[in-house]
Amino acid sequence: MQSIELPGRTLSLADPVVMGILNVTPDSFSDGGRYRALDAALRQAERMLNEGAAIIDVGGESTRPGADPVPLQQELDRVVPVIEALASRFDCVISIDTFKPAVMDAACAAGAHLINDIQALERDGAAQVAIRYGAAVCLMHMQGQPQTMQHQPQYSRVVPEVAAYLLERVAHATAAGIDRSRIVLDPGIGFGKTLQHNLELLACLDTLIELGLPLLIGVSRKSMFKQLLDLPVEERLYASLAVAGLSVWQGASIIRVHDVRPTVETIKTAAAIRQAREQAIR
Ligand code: YH5
Repeated sequence: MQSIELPGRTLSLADPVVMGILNVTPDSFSDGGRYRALDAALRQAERMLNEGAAIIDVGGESTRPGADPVPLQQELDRVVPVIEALASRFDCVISIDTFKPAVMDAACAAGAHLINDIQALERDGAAQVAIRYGAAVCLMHMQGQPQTMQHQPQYSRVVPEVAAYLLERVAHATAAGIDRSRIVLDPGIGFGKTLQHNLELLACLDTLIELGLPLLIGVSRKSMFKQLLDLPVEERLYASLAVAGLSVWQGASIIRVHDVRPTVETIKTAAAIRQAREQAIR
């Protein structure tokens, strides 16, 4: 049975769980001053927890394709107060969405349990931060860098290439001393991938699940639905739910989303059918 070891607790993945996205970028909680931004972030987190999120993923830098980088101090100023407040008010698992070791360090000191790194601990010192705090890590595949990754994504065969990269990053993490019980994998949907690459990965999650570690999938509202359905960002919920259900059906453990309640309902249904299948074929 799957689970992840976190500092001071174990998160069961016997049933799949939702990771709620908490963006603390200025465009998400517009300029009403520091306190109002913190207050709005906490209210959004509370709502996601009430709707059934098991994990809150705090991010202070937009990693959308083409987004501008954020200076270190600004990212710290955004995420640290939010994590401190979440840790003191709620008994939830807190994740930090960053690729910067200094942000990982401050976030873990403030109470984060999981390091969600789109660069899969490639930066110097990143693995050491995870070890120092006993934090869990999510290792994600990305081709290129956020500013340019969507220019010319190229693979000879995307599924085996992503699997090989993730396996190499697991080897790096375990060699540094991170136990396998603290590692989650993610194919990085939309990170240096065409629509066809994304669809192939989402169709072949079993290949990634064979790596033997819990799988996280993040597709909520992403541009692949613009390409597939020509829908604006605020109309991509139903398509996002379809992918959440299909991912859980294939065995994914964590679904990272903006819309928590509909996703919880979708994945509970998909997981129940999956469990019924296990009974039926036994
Ligand atoms: C992910 O897949 N994604 S940030 C563009 C959009 C909508 C959403 C409107 N962090 C992932 O959510 N961490 C991000 O178009 C992530 N896996 C993990 N582990 C990008 C994002 C988004 C981008």
